[in-house]
Formats: sequence, structure tokens, C-alpha cells
Amino acid sequence: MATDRTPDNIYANPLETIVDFKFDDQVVGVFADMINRSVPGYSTIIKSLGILASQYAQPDSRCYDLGCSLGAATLSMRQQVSQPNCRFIAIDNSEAMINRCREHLQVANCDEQVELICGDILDQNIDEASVVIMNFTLQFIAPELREQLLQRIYQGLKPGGVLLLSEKIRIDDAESDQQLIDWYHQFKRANGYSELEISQKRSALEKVLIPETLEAHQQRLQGVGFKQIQPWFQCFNFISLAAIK
Ligand code: GEK
Repeated sequence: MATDRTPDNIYANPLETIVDFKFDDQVVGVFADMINRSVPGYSTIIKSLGILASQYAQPDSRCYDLGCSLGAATLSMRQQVSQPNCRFIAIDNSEAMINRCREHLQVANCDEQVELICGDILDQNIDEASVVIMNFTLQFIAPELREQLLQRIYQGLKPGGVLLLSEKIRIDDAESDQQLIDWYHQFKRANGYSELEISQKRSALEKVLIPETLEAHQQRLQGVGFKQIQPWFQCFNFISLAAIK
């Protein structure tokens, strides 16, 4: 069994063809290392998600983690939320990811408190929610389906509830966009990724991870009804927002 920090070397050697990125067994085996070395501020974001969730969780409500991967944000919520009768629901459509997540929750003694669902977040009911986390998940949803998902999240949230959304973003101005990408690639080099790894991973993600501008996110969130949209973290081209109903 891969350990928690099995090194990510998936793109270290030249690949004949670069297939679209998938959250399969190979990725799941190195995911903890991959996300920590690829998302600037990841551990700070995870800890902060628990802290923010604790401010918005309501008694007798549900707290969702959509695209939960190994359950890091769910575990952070579990640690910080103390309101009575909160149910935690973690959803991911990668079976390999859900299986590994289940092991993580067992080790953390949280498996009985969290409902783990293997399924597409586009098909899942979201009801009676006080907290919905989408930590770097919306970017993997086809752009034309994002608004209806956000509408369902808004409808499923109780008044005063929060959507905690993190995304990789792009900037409309090409020069500024390139600058953020260059800084981000320097961050990846500093974390031990080679030029080959950076460029092959970029190709694998090109059609799968579609970033939008901060303004596009803000407008859509406003459009579905969120009344306050507060950015609370940015590092290079990665941003986290709290959208309050
Ligand atoms: C973390 N939130 O560690 N339905 C369900 N899950 C999906 C879907 C979908 N339609 N599309 C993608 N996923 C995590 C990190 S990773 C981000 C999230 C990244 C899942 C996918 O299987 C993967 O586990 C997750 O969303 C995205 O805080 O790897 O950059």
C-alpha cells in the first residue's frame, strides 16, 4: 500500500502520449504528495477551511465536502466544528479516491461520523446545508454545467450558510496571466518538479482543468444569489472565496 507521502513522479519520464488527467489508482497513490507540492498554501487552506466551517456550521445541519479526494477538508471540518447534530457528507466520483479516503477516515477515527459517497456531485442532493466546501473541484466540472451546480448548492444552503470555494484562476490580461503562471511554475520547481514534469502535467490537465477569472466566479456566485463573496486567500493563481447566503 502506498504511504501517505509516496512521491509523485507520474510525469518524471518522457511519455509517448499524454492522456487526459484522471483521478485513478496511480494518481490516488501519490495524491497527498502531489497536491501538497502543486497547490500553493494547501495545508494553510485545509486548516482555514475547518476554521471557517466552524464559524458557519449550524446545529442540526449538513456540512458537505464536494470532490473530497482523501478527505482532508472533511477531517479539518470534523476537528473544528462543534455545533450539535452536524452531519458530514463527503462526495467524490473517483472510486479509487473514495476507497483511500475511507481508510484515512478510519485511521482518524472519523468513519462513523462521515457519510462517504462515491458519485458525481452533479447528481447528488444538497439539502439542509450550512457549509459546502468545493476545494479545487469546480475547475474539473464542464464550464457549461457550473452555474446549475452552484444554483443547486445555493438552494441547498440554509440562510446564513456558506460555500467555501477554492479554484485555480486565470487573468484576462495575457501579460498578467503569464506572470502568475511563471511564478506558479517557479513554485513547482522549488518543490522538486522538473521542467518535463511541469510541461507533461500541464498538457494532461489542459482539457480537464478549465480555470476561469476571479470576476467570472464572482459574477456567477452573485447571479445565483450569494449576497456576500469574500476572497480570503490567494497565492499565485490559486484563490479561495467564501460565498455567504
Ligand atoms: C482536497 N477537495 O484535498 N463529482 C465528484 N467528484 C469529482 C467530480 C465530479 N463531477 N469531478 C472531479 N471530482 C480536495 C481536492 S481534487 C483537486 C480536490 C485537484 C473530484 C476528483 O475525483 C478529485 O478527487 C477532486 O474532485 C479534485 O481538499 O486534484 O487539483
